[in-house]
Amino acid sequence: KRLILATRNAGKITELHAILADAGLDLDLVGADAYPDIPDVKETGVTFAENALLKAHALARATGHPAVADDSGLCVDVLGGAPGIFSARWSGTHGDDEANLNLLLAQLGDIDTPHRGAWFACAAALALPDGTERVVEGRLNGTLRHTPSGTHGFGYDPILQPEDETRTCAELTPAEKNAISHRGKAFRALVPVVRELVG
Ligand code: ITT
Repeated sequence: KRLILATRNAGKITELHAILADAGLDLDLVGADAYPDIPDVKETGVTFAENALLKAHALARATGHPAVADDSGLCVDVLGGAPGIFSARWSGTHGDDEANLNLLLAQLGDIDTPHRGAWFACAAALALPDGTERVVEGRLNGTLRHTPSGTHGFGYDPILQPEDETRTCAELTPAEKNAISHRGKAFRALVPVVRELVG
């Protein structure tokens, strides 16, 4: 049986393969890139959960297979939770991780560490072709560094230092990040639901 990973973000795809492989799902995981003719979904929701469901439904409907989707982002305390659902296009160019990160650092300026609290959020959605849907969320709390550090991961990983850690997410190994991350938590919570509804 096939399970579609409804994302075109390479960093997410790598992490989802590892997280779902660890869960031992007996499913054929197929990326959305196997369906290049399906147009990009407009993320018109106002929450991570709404956008994750929009993406999962679009791929499930178009492919006739169950689909899981991830909507995620970085929420900064002093910015009232921004960039949030706009994390991928904070600088204006969708998916330009470096520009997004640099703009955020410029906006925070020299605000000192106790005031640089932030969290990664992830909504993991499952949709079936018949319209059945489920969504769960995960979160990773931390602090934003003043300068980027580390080469692993993607997006804002080089500036987010998880609580109880001395390293940034980009300095953790992929397995260490998945063990504590918003995405790891959300998708590990979704696995029993996938087992029940898909197989
Ligand atoms: P899809 O919609 O195709 O899944 P996307 O990149 O557009 O890909 P989102 O709208 O969910 O996905 O944007 C998520 C953004 O949030 C992503 O571009 C990163 O900048 C940031 N982000 C999410 N999870 C992250 C993580 O684990 N580490 C670092 N940054 C992350």
